[in-house]
Amino acid sequence: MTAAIPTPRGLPLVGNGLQVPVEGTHRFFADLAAQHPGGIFKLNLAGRHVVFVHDPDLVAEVCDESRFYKPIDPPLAHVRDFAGDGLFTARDGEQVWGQAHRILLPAFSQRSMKAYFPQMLEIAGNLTGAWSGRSEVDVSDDMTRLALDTITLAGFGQQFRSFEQAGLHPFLQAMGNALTEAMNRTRQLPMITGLKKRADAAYKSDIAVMQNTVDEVIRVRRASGSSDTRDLLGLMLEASDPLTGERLSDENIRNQVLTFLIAGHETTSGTLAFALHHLMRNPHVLAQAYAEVDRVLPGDTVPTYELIMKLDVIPRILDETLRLHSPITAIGLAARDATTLGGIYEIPAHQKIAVLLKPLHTSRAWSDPETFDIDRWLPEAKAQHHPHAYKPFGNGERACIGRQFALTEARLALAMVLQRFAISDPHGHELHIKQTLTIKPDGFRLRVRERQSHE
Ligand code: MNH
Repeated sequence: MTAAIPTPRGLPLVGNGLQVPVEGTHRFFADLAAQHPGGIFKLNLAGRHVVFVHDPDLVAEVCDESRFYKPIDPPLAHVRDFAGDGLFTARDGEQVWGQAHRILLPAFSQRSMKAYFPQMLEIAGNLTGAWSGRSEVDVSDDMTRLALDTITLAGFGQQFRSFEQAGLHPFLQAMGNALTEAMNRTRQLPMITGLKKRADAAYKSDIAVMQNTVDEVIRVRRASGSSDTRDLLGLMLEASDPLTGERLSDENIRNQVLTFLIAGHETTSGTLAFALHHLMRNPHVLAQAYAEVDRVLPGDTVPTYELIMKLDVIPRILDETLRLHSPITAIGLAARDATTLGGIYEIPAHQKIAVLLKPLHTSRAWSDPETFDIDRWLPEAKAQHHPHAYKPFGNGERACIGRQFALTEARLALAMVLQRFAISDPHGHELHIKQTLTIKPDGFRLRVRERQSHE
């Protein structure tokens, strides 16, 4: 027995493509998911048929790597215009993916996080230093500064000093524009993209700005004459792949650095900003977090790696934040061969599938799904979770390589903010989500006041 995959009625020619609003894509897919309680539907997006799944059992099937792979289709095919064959946009089976993955994996182990801790601490200190004496802060911008400076210092040994600058780094403007254009192109018929000459020129110049930033990072490192392999850049410049014995090409290193600059900060900064948003909405959780920080990091205690690893409430706040607001909203997969899903839905070979994370993270696998409840992440509760109902870091071997890096950095930053500041939301901030390739709170401001040591 087979069944047709539900499809909302669309427009001729471009199918449902034109119905996807430029702003509010996130909301659009959440609404569609709600209209399809079976956890699967199909859209024709500017000529591309995509199957969307959010039922945890169907997601479990598409996460089987023997049946499904990560395709580089729009929007990632457009991101590949600038991230090239870097890890994030490398094609399934592309040899350089395996080489880079094997070379870089040790640099993302939990042990390496301990090695990066001093750099993470230094940048988190820049954040709290910048907030001291201020009464109101722009959370989204400052978390962006934090995450960008952390990856450049810990990963590449260089200081962007973003907290000393009024504006954001030019790299960020260029990256934001290029990601927005990549998303626009995803919604357009290719012939329309071809007609938009001015957008294309701007896109090319934004890509050049990003590549120049990266070339400069590599140039500075080479000029230093250092052959230190303790960070990402050092490993890429010096190490060879244990399997093939080959080293990464200069062009591939450039693509990896660009990939880490983008992947390494967009998502982490969004996570931290969303976490603070949820803390403002959930005062009882905020109180638990303050109690934890005052116990583990009393007074002016300088955090160490070991102390940060003792935190329990703060990591659960991050887990729950990533459930309700995954900065990456969907992961794309494709069928290796013709197959069926749920035993009834026919899927042709190479059919593109998108797993919608928010609908998955609030699916029938979760009780009281919209409630921010950090106790879901207590060990006993966690053991009961559906094994495929939570994918903020993606799936399988193409899952996020930077997960421990992001979580260590985010734990530390959140702990240091709470250790030093009383935070409040006098304007009753309403959450506006800004979407490029990822989502983050837009224009989110908070009031901060330095705490007395013995409050
Ligand atoms: Mn990250 C892949 C989420 C932080 C570097 N990351 C992914 C994927 C998700 C993801 C989801 C899989 C995407 C896909 O299937 O197409 N990443 C996150 C989140 C955070 C994050 C939610 C922060 C919180 N990521 C980071 C950090 C770095 C990083 C920090 C680097 C320092 N991520 C990557 C890279 C990949 C990736 C590189 C691609 C891995 C691969 O395919 O080999």
